[in-house]
Amino acid sequence: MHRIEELALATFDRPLKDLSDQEVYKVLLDFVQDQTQAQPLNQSKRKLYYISAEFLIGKLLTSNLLNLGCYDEVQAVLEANGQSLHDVEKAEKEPSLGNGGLGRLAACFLDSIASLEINGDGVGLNYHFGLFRQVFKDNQQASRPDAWLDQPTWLKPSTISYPVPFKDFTLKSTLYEIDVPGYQQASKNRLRLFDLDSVDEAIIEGESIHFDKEAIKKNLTLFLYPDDSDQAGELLRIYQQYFMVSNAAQLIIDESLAKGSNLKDLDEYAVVQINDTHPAFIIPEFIRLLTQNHDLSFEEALEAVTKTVAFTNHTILAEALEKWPMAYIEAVIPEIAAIIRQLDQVIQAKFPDQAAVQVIDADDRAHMAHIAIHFSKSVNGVAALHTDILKDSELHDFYLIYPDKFNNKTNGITFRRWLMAANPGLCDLFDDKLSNNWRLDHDFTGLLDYQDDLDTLEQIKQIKESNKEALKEFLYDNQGVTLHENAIIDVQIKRFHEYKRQQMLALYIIHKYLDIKAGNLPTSPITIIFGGKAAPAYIIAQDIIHLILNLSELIAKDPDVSPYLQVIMVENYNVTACEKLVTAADISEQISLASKEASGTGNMKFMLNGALTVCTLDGANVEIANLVGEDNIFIFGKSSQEIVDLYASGDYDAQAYYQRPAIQPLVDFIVGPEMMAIGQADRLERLHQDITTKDWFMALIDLEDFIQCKEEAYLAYQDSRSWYQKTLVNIAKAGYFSSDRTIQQYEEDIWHTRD
Ligand code: 26Q
Repeated sequence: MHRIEELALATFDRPLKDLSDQEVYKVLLDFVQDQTQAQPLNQSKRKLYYISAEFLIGKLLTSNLLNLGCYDEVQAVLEANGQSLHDVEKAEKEPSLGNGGLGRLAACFLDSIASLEINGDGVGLNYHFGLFRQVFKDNQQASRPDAWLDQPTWLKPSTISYPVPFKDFTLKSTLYEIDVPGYQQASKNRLRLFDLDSVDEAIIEGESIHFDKEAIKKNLTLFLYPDDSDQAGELLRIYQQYFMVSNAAQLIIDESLAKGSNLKDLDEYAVVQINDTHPAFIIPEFIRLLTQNHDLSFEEALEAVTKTVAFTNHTILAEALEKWPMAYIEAVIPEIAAIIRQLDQVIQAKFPDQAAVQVIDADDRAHMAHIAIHFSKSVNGVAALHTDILKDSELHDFYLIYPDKFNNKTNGITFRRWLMAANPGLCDLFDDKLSNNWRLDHDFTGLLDYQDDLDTLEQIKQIKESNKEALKEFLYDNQGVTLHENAIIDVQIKRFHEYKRQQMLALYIIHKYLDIKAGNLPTSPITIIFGGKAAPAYIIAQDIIHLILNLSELIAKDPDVSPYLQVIMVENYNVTACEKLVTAADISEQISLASKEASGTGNMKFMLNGALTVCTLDGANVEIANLVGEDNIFIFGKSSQEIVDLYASGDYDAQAYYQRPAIQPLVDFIVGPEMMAIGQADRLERLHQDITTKDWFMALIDLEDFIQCKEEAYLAYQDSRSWYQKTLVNIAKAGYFSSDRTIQQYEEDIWHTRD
């Protein structure tokens, strides 16, 4: 009898064939955990700690089976028992422990760190509900708590616990762990998530995401904070961050001591990569612990910490940089506030005339990025363009002080999830065409030999079509929407933010709607799909979702237009939906205002899976364009330098663009009779007002260019042979974006765990 069949009997007292999908999921969870339990941990003198407020891990069953090398075997055992692994995969709930790109990046990195046998753990928080679940009501986003701990999970409780001292009380943590097996590796790492036993889910009000913000003991790890972007956030965010980093620092000190560190040499035993500034309080917290509990002087502690910590920046939006009023920090963690004031003294003494690099500003706010830059050994951006902008403008003053600290690490994605798990059809093609070990070396360039081979191009087309079928099933099961047959599938999936310019694609849809109404019918039907959440406090982003949902309804109900154009907004977009969408897409929308998207990682997922990119030269799009060449990508819009200059001069005039004859009717449609008949006047009017008067992220500046670019892309789709040739080149060149390459670079340039 197979171990899985034994486990079924032992757990449920019934044979595997009689179990529900939910029960089989539990059996496979135990089966996988028995195996990872037996794996030894990676070992090395210096260990990496990747600290992040977010780990958007997605479902883990498939990727664990893949990494352990038993996917096919398990599938066969299930099949022999009349069970379907595909259905069991659906039964697993997805934990939403991240907002978007930054959280998903952390999850891809954990997979690559383990797969490269680097000794490195993730450290974060165990949110009971994660980010809110998005539902649509009256064509608007509503938010609900998203439970994931109400079914068996990958978490294992540990005996590790630390006291975390806040101003008026001390809380004791509990550490939970998720094993992270590497691909085809004997040893493993862990994701270590701290939690608080006293958290009380009963304080959530009804089916909302509202709860008593004052009851810290009951709410600390209840929810993940949405990315409010331009909202400073509340005290609770400081409580959460400090709880995370105090636990992390105590864990790191304990593990380093156990390996023989005297803590002055902490950097020989630990390297701490902080994922944006959310964990930046770890710098003063280390100083507190080393000076109070371990007899280091302030100067010794400061030096040890600075040599141990490395900082990754993920944004250049000034309004998204964390700046905490000192009064807040004093109210929550006064000892940390005192240390931050000491750090401020150090910088004032060193750089007395440079207001721009101070730790505490004239309004008595602590700049977390400034702390992270001064008191770390490395500062990296996440794509070549992003790092250049940091050096040349946003962080220029710091770059002049610390030129050697700055470095680039272009993001990547794990090919285990985004290729091997998500697109088995494409893997079969690779097995057929490539003679190298592509699963490990991620070199697909051998495909280029088949650019003119009609059979290969036809195979790529077939793979895409079967992925479209899978997407159709997914959309129907999840929200009862029927995807059009034979449509070109054009996808924009990412958090809703004005700089990402979903509103510009909505204006394109209006253009296409009016064009079809005027009798200009597209040759192939077009389906435009959006997915993404908007932070509940981000009103304009909610208004943009409302506009899209209204357009979707208007078009679906219009028999003149619906055969040619379909607009779908995926409800509760998450990692699982992403896996279905990137593999089925023909067109990848990467249309941020140039200079604003640090990197993007969805762009890489689409490229790898054979979608062509419509984009501005922003973030990692620049590197994609360089790799595939201008014939194999659709580029439009103003350059990053032009936009940086425009912000500097303040010369952008939304009104002037609005008044252009090609633009005004599209923008006015937002408040025209068709939309007003369906939607909420206040939302539509506010959005119209914003776009015509402010348009801070300049949707109108690139709109005409965008429309023309999209028409070219749709036209190119009509020539099937040349389209799939372009697709082939994109797939063949995607190897660069493996997160294994990214992690190898972090290891060689920053972490040095193997030295
Ligand atoms: C800050 C303060 C208070 C509350 C929330 C936040 C907060 C939370 C999450 C601020 C930012 C985030 C997330 C940022 C993020 O996902 N950035 C993305 O990181 C990706 C990985 O590097 C890049 O590819 C994207 O370009 C970048 O937008």
